[in-house]
Amino acid sequence: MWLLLAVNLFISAPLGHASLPLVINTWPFKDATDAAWNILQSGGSVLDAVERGCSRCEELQCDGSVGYGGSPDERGETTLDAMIINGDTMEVGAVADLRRIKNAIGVARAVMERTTHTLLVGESASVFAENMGFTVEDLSTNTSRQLFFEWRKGSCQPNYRKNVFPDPSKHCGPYKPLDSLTDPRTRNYASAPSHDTIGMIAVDAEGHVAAGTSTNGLTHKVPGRVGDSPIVGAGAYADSSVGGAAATGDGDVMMRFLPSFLAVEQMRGGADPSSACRTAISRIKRYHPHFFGAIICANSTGSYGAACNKVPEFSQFRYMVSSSETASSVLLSVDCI
Ligand code: SD4
Repeated sequence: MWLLLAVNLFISAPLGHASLPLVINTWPFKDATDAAWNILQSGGSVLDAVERGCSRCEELQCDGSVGYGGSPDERGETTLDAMIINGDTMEVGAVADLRRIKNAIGVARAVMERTTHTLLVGESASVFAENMGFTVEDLSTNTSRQLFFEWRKGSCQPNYRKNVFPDPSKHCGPYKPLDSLTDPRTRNYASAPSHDTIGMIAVDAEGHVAAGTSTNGLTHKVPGRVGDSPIVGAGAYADSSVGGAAATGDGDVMMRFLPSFLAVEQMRGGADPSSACRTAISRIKRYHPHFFGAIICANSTGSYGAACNKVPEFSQFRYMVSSSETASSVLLSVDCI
């Protein structure tokens, strides 16, 4: 009878308990989860799963925040950030401020596999991508053009400038620096939840871990701005001897704390994925109580969790999981702290 009870307890164990293989990603990006899961099911590697999952979101322009046609910058251009990390070898490939190429995670993987570098940026990253056979095309769409047009019409509000003139809270640029740093302006967090990077972790049946990210960053960002997503340890991190983590949210703030690295190191020290995620969020919260952000964590035995920072517009974070435990991809949520 005890044996029966034990078996039953195991079967009905709450989601989040160990089960391999596993795919977990930020936000309700189900098609991405399914694409990654199918790769694992058909014997593909965790790197293939993460690349395919994230590129699915790039194709679908998930939430307008991943891939082409979203988040036009101050000049109206969409630029992309992406990263992929191999938790077996600690190889990383990343691109930032990538122009005119839709498949940013693919280019990130090419950086990892076809150079000895880690991160390529801007125009040169696009030339590299073109040389590697990626299609060059305009990333603008009617939606991104309209967003840009409305923003210009509304005196370029909101924007990310401070300590410049003309007053950036009222006027468009071009801006010049003010003599003194007097503007106490902090980030406008209110609209933050409208931008949603895909961050994904895949763990196969043998415990190999890979993680990746893809995003078009922040709407109306200053040209050249790079977020947390392509920064190792910030946007994502993986080490197959421990697990992986991936973050989403206000990258300008989050990248200063390397939350994905911190979460993985917490798990290395014995923390379960949920508490590792909470520690990473709490660290940022100490300095930026109102920041918008969330993180997913998974260990190499298949346990997982997530955490987010509670702000008025964001009290629950939703994420996707597919594992042998869940049978198909499921949408889960966690209450923010
Ligand atoms: C960035 N972290 O570029 C990304 C945006 C994001 O949910 O994740 N939004 O700052």
